[in-house]
Amino acid sequence: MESKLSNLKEQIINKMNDVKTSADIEKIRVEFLGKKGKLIDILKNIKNVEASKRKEIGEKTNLLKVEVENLIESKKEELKEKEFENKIKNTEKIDITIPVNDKIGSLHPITIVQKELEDIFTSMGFTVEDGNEVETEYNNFEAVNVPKYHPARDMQDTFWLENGQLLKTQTSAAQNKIMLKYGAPLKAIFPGRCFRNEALDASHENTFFQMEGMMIDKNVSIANLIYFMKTLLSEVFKKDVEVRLRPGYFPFVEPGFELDIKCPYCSGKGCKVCKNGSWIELCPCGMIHPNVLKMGGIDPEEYSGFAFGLGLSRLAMMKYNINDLRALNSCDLRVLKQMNIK
Ligand code: FA5
Repeated sequence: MESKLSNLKEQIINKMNDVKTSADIEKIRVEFLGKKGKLIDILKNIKNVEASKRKEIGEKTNLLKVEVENLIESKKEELKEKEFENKIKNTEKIDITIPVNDKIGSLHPITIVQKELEDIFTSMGFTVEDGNEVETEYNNFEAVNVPKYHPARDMQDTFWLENGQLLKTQTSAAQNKIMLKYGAPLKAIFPGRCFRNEALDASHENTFFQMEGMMIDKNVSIANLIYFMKTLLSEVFKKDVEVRLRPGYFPFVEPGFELDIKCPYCSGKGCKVCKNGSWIELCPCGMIHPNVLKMGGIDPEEYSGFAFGLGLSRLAMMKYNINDLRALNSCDLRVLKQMNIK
């Protein structure tokens, strides 16, 4: 039996040396390790081996079986590498000079609008900052003057993590960190994904984008806020846009406003975009509350500032004439194709 085993080993090694394709390897596997393979056959009939030799032969056969399995694996790897090298040498050539097919994909409409806004703001001296998606309760609420049990929290129900943190409901959650990092004077925008536990409809998603902006300096006033917003929106819609402010309540600004724009599609005559109302509500904003400045380490006696929280998803919706916000999160390529974005 021992000589039979060493004979088998020799056969296997010889056959392995002649292997040229993966089919050859498979043949060897079946011949020796298949259900009726030569090594498996020895193991199946081990009961017929003389009792005193049975253990030793069993062990040696099992060792050889493992050796063959390893040989097969390494041969497979070797072949794979050779086949790949041959492919590169003989058949497949990568021509890096072929122009990229520009129909492959496009940026998402929200990303396009975000980049456009970033360009406009950086040209006016603002920096672009990052915020987290997972935030502390302090940053999302307390640091922007919304203490526990404040009724304003009801409007921003969110998703809570087991460790007490939450998915941020507003880009305002980054205000405190940015003030503490840079101090005053300060001009920054911070776009980001927000989450709310919402009843969904054509203009409300549970996941959406906002872009926050803050300007803090000596003598900043509402006039500065109006100027920056008007410039921004005129650039976005590529025409002079009229804006108006209405009183609005947010605990982190005083006074607070809702900024509306005269419908850029019908110039205020009335259309389906503005629902015949002539004005479109676009961006809550206001003068940063002294408590928020103080928590950010800035003296409200010396500095003042404005902040705004633009609905980026809704702006993209308007710019691309999309009548249901949920289409933007649908991952349906047909939606993007219809927008004909290059
Ligand atoms: C806020 O989130 C304030 N943090 C904005 C702010 C910042 C005010 C700085 C003052 C100073 P509001 O909840 O209204 O405000 O949301 C701001 C914008 O985000 C809305 O005008 C809207 O365009 C967008 N938005 C809010 N909820 C949703 C939603 N569920 N789906 C899509 N867009 C939403």
